[in-house]
Amino acid sequence: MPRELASLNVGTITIRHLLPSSTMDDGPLHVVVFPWLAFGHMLPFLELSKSLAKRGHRISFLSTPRNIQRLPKIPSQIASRVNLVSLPLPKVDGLPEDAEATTDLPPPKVQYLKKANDGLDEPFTRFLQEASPKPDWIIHDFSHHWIPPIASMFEVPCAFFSIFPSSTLVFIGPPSEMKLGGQRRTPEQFTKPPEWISFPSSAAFRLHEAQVFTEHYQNNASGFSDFRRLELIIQGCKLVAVRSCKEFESDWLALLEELYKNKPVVVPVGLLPPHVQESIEDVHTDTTGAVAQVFGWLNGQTPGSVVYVALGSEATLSVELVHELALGLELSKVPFVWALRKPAGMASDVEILPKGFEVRTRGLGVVAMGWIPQLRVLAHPSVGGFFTHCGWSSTIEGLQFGHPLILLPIFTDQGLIARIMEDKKIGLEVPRNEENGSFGREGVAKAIRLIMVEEGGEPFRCKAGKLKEVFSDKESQECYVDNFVRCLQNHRAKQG
Ligand SMILES: *[C@@H]1O[C@H](CO)[C@@H](O)[C@H](O)[C@H]1NC(C)=O
Ligand SMILES: CC(=O)N[C@H]1CO[C@H](CO)[C@@H](O)[C@@H]1O
Repeated sequence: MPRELASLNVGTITIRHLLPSSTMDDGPLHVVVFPWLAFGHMLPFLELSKSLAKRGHRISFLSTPRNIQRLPKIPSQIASRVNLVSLPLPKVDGLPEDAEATTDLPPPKVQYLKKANDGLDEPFTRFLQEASPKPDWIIHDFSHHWIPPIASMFEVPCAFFSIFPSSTLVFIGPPSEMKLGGQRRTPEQFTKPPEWISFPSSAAFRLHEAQVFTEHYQNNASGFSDFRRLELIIQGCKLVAVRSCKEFESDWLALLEELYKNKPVVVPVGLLPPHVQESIEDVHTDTTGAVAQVFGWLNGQTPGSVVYVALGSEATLSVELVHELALGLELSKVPFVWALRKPAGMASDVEILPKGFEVRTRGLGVVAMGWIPQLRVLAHPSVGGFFTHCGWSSTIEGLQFGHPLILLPIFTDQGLIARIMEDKKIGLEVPRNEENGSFGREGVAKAIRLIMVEEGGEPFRCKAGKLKEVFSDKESQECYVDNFVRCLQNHRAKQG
């Protein structure tokens, strides 16, 4: 029975496996990869692309000109197989000149980027028409709801790559729940786990998070809510490739399969832990010497003593809360490296740090304004904990080095990830006001001290240390990519 789905029992969960077909062509695939216009999406899509290219497959990585220019360098051994393709971004009222990624915009303007993104359908169609060899697969993001219908005109199958863990997709639920007209209508209803989660879990939002999360169900300038996009994607694609593995998420992966009822098929692609070696090649010019200063300082610290603080490239806190965070760090007396960026759209005369902070904490820690190589900092022996916004990519990077986490989720699914990390005793959340999300310096200092130095934090340090075996196990993570490639090969597009 060629090209049929069969269930294969592997370990504790059932993973769906595509049986090899006798007519299978094992030649290299041509895979088109098209992420949402956000670096938090483009970078994991690029990791997946590099993984496929290392196996000899050809990649056409699609984005817009300024985004392509800002991508990290592709390692030279595989660069010839990764074709970076710039599609021109249409102009849209409300979208500032030169803004091509979410990082270029304050959050309220992102809706205009979604609208402009929808205008990429035409250049995308032209690309498919002209692509040679004809692509075998298109791997795309939640945002490109127009890809499956265009791809089907060319008879090319589509896979949705979820940079979110399967727990997030489970919480969102089956396509029938991807609108507020489903079972949940109000933010309050997102503050408890949905009924389809069949095992004990704290996966739910706090009220202040739920208020922000439910915006994903609302129409915006583009006329499509984020979850309407996701609904169309789930209905239109053949595979859902999730950045996950059964060693960490077996229960969630099994539940996601059940929710989607094999339409589409769920395939974990592994955690795709990035390689420190490659990130070293990816040198931004250290024009101010700030990066050298951070590493010089880190080299002089006691092993495992430093907390690395980074809230991602897009997460934004109000200036008041950044100040509380700063004062909490100071109060904790724990050595720190803080990667701090002034968010897009913040007035230039706003003081992002509290008065006198840098003088008072001289010697205790360093604040790096601008870009710093996160992976290399996390890999440094002096670092012993990670204060994070719980984006899935950052969480993976932290656990790859066995760091226990201090959790300060900010938006999208970060609250859910924080709850799950706390359930698993890998991290501790900074206590926040349920209604408005505010927090105080004392709470920050207490959470940092517990995770970094106090005896009560030992179970967290121990559990996170053990998870390093899973998150940094290149061999088993590579097996997931191999399995994914087999799925792609078994269902590649017919040529000619
Ligand atoms: C949040 O609520 C708390 C308690 O009601 C209040 O003290 C605090 O000022 C509020 N913070 C913001 C930013 O509204
Ligand atoms: C999910 C999303 O992007 N929602 C935005 C829709 O537009 C309003 C402004 O009109 C923003 O406040 C929301 O964040």
